[in-house]
Amino acid sequence: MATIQRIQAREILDSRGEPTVEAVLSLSDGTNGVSSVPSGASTGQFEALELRDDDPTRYNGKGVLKAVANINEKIAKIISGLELEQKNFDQLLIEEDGTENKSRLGANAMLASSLAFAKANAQSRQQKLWQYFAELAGIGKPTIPTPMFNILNGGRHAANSTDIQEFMIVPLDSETISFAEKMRRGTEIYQALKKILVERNLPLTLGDEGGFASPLTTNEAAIEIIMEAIGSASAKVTTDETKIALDAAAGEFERDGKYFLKKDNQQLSAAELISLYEDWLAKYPIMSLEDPLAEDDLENWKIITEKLGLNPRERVGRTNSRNEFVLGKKIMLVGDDLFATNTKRLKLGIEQKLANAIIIKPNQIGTITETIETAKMAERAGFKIIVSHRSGETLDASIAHLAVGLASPFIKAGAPAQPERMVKYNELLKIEEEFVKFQIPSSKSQTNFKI
Ligand code: 2PG
Ligand code: MG
Repeated sequence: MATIQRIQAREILDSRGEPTVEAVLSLSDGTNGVSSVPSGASTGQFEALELRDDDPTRYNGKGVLKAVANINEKIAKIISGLELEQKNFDQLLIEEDGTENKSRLGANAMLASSLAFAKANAQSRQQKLWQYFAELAGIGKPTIPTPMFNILNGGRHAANSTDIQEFMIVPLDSETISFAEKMRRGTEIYQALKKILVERNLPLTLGDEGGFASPLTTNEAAIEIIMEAIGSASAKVTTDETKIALDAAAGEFERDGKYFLKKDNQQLSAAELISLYEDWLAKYPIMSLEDPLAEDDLENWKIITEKLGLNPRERVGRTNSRNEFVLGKKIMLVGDDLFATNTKRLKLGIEQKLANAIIIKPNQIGTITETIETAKMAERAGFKIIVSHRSGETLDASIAHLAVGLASPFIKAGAPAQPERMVKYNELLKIEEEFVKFQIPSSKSQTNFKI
């Protein structure tokens, strides 16, 4: 095995033009890994800390020179010259940091290092990154995830838009279809939506994740226009084959137990918000609700999961005898801010039956090892996994490999537009080709999310 020769970090800018960390790690056999880390806007209170400089004279305090220095000085010192496995590498970082929320080194400094090491190590072992992740996770059958395309952006990702943060389309099918076909369908619906917006003289402003951020009149109007786009897309796409997933990011519009939907001019109790979701479930082919409630509203998470949640291990969606989606049935209830990719939070969620699915975001926890541990814990409990990007992204495509290596049924990486989003989806197109080359049983039959 090779020893770690050098790690070097720098400050770069992300898709929102805000500073983030890039790291390059080289091994003694000449291999190296380059990583860069994303950054969220609707961050949960349980996330590991993203270290920023708080120096008002640079980037409005958002510079990351402290995190960069932590890599170049502190982390470089403890890892240089060592021959390490991913687990030991990450453990050294965790010990050096020594805090619960990674506030000393910064989760951005730690993830950039952890990921750069993963990439270098995979290269050194002549493995594809997805193979390396699969091996770390003990996954025998990596699979290609189904994409969830965020085609209408709201909340913190788009000014003056909807309260609901993300309106996603999910190309599922009664027939198993390839990732490339899912890509085509999702993209054609995105283009159909664009056409409808043009016809209505609505602006084509884009939100942070590449979806449209049009000034629609209500939250429900966003779902309506997506239904129209699905109906009018040139591809053979129907609402039987395309589902809708929402990320409410409800913590962003909750205050003192009340939920404020500004677009709808409404102030709702949790119970009223849950009935609003039920109303939408009865009308639209919604298969997943992410953060439908705030991350500390545990009591109501329990209620919504009991009411609307698919049992762990049940298939997503429900079919009648003609294999059609039955509206208003059980769905995925996805904890993002609720769990923050943290095993302690997830354990609580599993014990108290707070949700039945989880978002996996490496930068919420700070190392590859811990990210994989959380995904594995979720998998053992029968929770569905969605590997996810952040709203502020870079051209790093690692989450595509992570989703494959973890055999995650889903990935969300934004709209099928904008380079920092496309780089993840395009990577999956390439991995699907590798599956064919290596004769790995096709992605399609294994996701088991037939509707
Ligand atoms: C989310 C994410 C990604 P952010 O809430 O799921 O879509 O947004 O990165 O802003 O937290
Ligand atoms: Mg979310």
